[in-house]
Amino acid sequence: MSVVGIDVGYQNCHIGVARSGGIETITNEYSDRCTPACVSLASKNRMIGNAAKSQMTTNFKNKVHGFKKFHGRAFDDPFVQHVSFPSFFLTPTLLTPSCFWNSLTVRYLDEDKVFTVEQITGMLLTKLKETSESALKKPVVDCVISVPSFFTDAERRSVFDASQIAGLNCLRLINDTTAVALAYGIYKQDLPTPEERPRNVVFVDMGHASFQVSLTAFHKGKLKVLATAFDLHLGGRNFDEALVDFFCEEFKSKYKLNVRENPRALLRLHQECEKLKKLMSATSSDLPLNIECFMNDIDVSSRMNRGQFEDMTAQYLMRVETPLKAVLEQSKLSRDDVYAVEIVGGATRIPAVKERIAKFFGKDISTTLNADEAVARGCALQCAILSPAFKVREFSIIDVVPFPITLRWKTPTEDALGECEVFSKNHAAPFSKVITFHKKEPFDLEAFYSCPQELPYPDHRIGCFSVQNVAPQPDGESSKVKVKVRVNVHGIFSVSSASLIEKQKGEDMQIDSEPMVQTEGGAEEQTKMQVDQEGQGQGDQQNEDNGSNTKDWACGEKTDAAAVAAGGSKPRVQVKSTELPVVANNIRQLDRDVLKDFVDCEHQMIIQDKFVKELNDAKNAVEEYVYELRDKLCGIYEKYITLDDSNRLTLMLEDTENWLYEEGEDQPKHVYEEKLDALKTLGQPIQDRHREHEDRPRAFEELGKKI
Ligand code: ATP
Ligand code: K
Ligand code: MG
Repeated sequence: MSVVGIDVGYQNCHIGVARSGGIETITNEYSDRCTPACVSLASKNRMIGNAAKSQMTTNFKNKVHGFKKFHGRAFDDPFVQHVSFPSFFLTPTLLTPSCFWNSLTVRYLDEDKVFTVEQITGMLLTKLKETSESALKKPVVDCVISVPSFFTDAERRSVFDASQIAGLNCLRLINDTTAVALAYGIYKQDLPTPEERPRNVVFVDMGHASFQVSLTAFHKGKLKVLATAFDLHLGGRNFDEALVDFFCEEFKSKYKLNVRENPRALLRLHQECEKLKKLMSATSSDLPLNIECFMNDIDVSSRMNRGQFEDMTAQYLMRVETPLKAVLEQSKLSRDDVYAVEIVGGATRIPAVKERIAKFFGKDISTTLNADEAVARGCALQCAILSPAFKVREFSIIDVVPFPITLRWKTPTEDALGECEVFSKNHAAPFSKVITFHKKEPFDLEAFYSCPQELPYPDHRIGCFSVQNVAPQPDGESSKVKVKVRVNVHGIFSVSSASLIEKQKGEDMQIDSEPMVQTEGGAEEQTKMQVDQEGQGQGDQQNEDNGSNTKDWACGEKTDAAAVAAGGSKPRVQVKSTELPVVANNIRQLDRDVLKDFVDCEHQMIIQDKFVKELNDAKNAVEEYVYELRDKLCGIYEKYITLDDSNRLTLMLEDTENWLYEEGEDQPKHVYEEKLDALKTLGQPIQDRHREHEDRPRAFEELGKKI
């Protein structure tokens, strides 16, 4: 079994694989390590990756890119409305409100087809899966996929569903900067021992569409993310757009061209501006921008240098500092506590971005990691660690909860609502906690993000979890219900289980004087990840947690809500525990039946693509044979065929060639196969005579040797 790590970027995707020699990134059929996050739908098949990107300006109406930001968002999401309409990535006609989340309509197989973002990302993942399989020559199912650290529950669930649509088994959705931290830490031989002060490293990733920063503490064999911060809408594309804006204005006054009205020209300008931006990273001198036949048969040209570029992007450069400051503040560390600042992501190659980061920390920044591949490598490492098929150096990862999560429930005192923040900001994850309630009937727990104003997402609800089958004790008293809440290995929240705790006959029910939440560090995930776990690390976390939550609860309300055994200190009570069903409602994710349909639909599209590929291959084989035979007829085969036969065959080849461009343009596969067979019947005897002649002297030689 092979394991892969997939970095699904807004613009670029990379695949890392674990091999016995270490982690490698693999190339696609274009010998490219990077596969563009582009999907193009056509009348017979789909094109995904490079093929879709190269169609950028021709099939732009049915080409989708920049869809990463649409995960988990509904059509009426202000973000979707704001981002999509002014941009040409998804033109207004392509966006359709539908019964699903956010979906778009494209022409596919000569029909208007609606696809959700899960399906589109599913297509991309199918491509990346196939790329991995052809590079490894083995089926690929297990993978680890990266997501931005700021992704909320809905976004993570959406990406996870996409992986299922592609037939992948995603072992973990890992945060981009955490994957980078793993890629950094696992090879370091000189990390501090548990008694020593941790090594604090800041990881900075500026990609095409977002800016992420994490502060991570390393010890030998483990990393603990202390804080993450981000600017959701700062990335390379802002810098491209600044250039596009500038040249649109310039071309308007200089050439009287309204570029914004011509999507094709606008796309070309975007491509040229991105190239120019990259060139400006390498040189500070004046650079030309020339585009031939740009619009209305006009060639356009202009110039730009780094100084001008930095002036016009000052508003973006200004924003670099904010998340850097935020991680220090959140983790209560100073610049001096930072051992190194590692940068990755394509846009950190912009000199002015690098300068801002270096200036903020007052130290040189390190570029020891591969800026494009570090995330994919980290994902592959995580996948190898999680897979039983690989033996990898043990390395434990403790990540953080990016946005605090609160549970709310009804109390018997009518209108009042009970509330408890179950996960604070930067709380360790994955993590499980047990909360005890005293209830006489089934109850609902509503989960939501505590600080809507901090959330880069319009809806702060996560979902509602109904704990069922709760009844009073035989004596009419409330029953004790233990509810386990958890942020899992993917960073997804759930009320994962509930159980009814009944006192056994003759025992007194433990009455808890002080309400408290009991925590269980990471449960299964942690043990799997930390083969070497000695208990201290996680234990510390537990104590810390118990402490802070005790406080939360003490100032909360006391009535029906609940309270919990802190375990350990109190006398053991003989209890019976019965599992209770928990039903999740209003979870922001695709309906499970719809997901099943999408899995089937993707499967059908894979078959269709395969069918078209085989058809094209059969057609190409005829064409290639025609060219090859014609070449040889006036070359090496000349002596093995009479002039008459040769002329007749050449005519036939010419007919076939013409046929390929006319009625042979669009035929079923068997027609091409029959055509090829017919040609081969004529070509084969010549080839045989040629080979026989070539072989004869050799045969004599062999014979000579034997004698
Ligand atoms: P995200 O992480 O936001 O989802 P991504 O992972 O696809 O996006 P990257 O591949 O890390 O993004 O970076 C792509 C960006 O980096 C593009 O905007 C690209 O133009 C920019 N970039 C790449 N090389 C350079 C360079 N030499 N100078 C300036 N910008 C560059
Ligand atoms: K990437
Ligand atoms: Mg990225």
